[in-house]
Amino acid sequence: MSESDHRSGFVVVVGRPNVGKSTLINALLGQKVMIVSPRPQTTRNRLLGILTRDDAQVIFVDTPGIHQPLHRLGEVMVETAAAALSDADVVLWLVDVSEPPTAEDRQVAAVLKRLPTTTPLILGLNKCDRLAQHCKQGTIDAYQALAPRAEAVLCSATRGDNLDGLLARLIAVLPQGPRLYLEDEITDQHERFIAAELIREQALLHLRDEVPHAVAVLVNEFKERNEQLTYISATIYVERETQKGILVGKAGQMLKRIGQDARREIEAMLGRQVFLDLWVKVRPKWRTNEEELRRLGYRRPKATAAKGGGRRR
Ligand SMILES: Nc1nc2c(ncn2[C@@H]2O[C@H](COP(=O)(O)OP(=O)(O)OP(=O)(O)O)[C@@H](O)[C@H]2O)c(=O)[nH]1
Ligand SMILES: [Mg+2]
Repeated sequence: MSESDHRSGFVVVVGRPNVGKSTLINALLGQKVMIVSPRPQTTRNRLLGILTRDDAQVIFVDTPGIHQPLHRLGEVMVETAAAALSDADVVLWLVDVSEPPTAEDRQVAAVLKRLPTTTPLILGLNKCDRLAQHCKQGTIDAYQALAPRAEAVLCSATRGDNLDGLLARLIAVLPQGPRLYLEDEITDQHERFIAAELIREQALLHLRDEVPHAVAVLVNEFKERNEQLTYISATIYVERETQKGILVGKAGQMLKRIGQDARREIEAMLGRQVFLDLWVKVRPKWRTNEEELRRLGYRRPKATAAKGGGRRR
């Protein structure tokens, strides 16, 4: 292969919450970089997942699900997703093809109408493992009608159906160019941030209703104690005392379970033993307070957030 055949660029993955954007990126990378949960609005930041092959470097941009926000955090998340689009070389609009389009899917379609028509648009029809045969064509047509110019590709992130096919289509429409990141870089996030996310993921998996959505996690300390052991101290923030009670649980059992499961996940990421020290604090209404949001790492996106300063080569 000659150097001029090499392709590279940013594939921005957008869609409503819970359609499988983060699951798909992890599956394509063959490694868990993004947290995933059955609850909508799991992803809150723009995160990169970098796939380096001989013929291409695909920089996936994971984004928060586009939805009707109920508080400032939700607004920041939707703004973050929309802003990520301005840096796209390719846009992958992911939908859940096992269900007909929802109002949120139509909201995504409206955002995508603003894209320059020169930006390639792929419609990823995910969760095809759940697609009932009798509603197959009708549902596909309904999504296609929302983005007539998009090239539709069926896939299943969890079962692995047609992931090679989807990746081939994405690479085919990427621009020609050299690698933008070093070949061993898999994300732009630090281990410290991923550790906080892995703790939040366990909160999403163990808690119900509104409680997991009121959770934010900050790592206070991240230290390699010796060859084998990393010490991590983190604070889980919630909005109310009642939520703190649920998070801690009877005799501290809930917090203990969240801590144990998060520790296992962090150990798998680091390939080292971890001592995880968890604290819980109440920050009333942090999701509506601009200053708190900033402190917890949920910032208004800059116009060219994805590419600005991110290119290392
Ligand atoms: N059956 C099935 N489930 C899937 C598939 N892909 C993802 N899921 C599940 O869908 C749920 C949501 O997955 P996520 O990857 O967190 O979805 P997301 O689009 O990133 O969601 P937000 O971050 O909230 O915007 C999880 O329970 C996944 O296991 C798929 O192809 N088939
Ligand atoms: Mg996600």
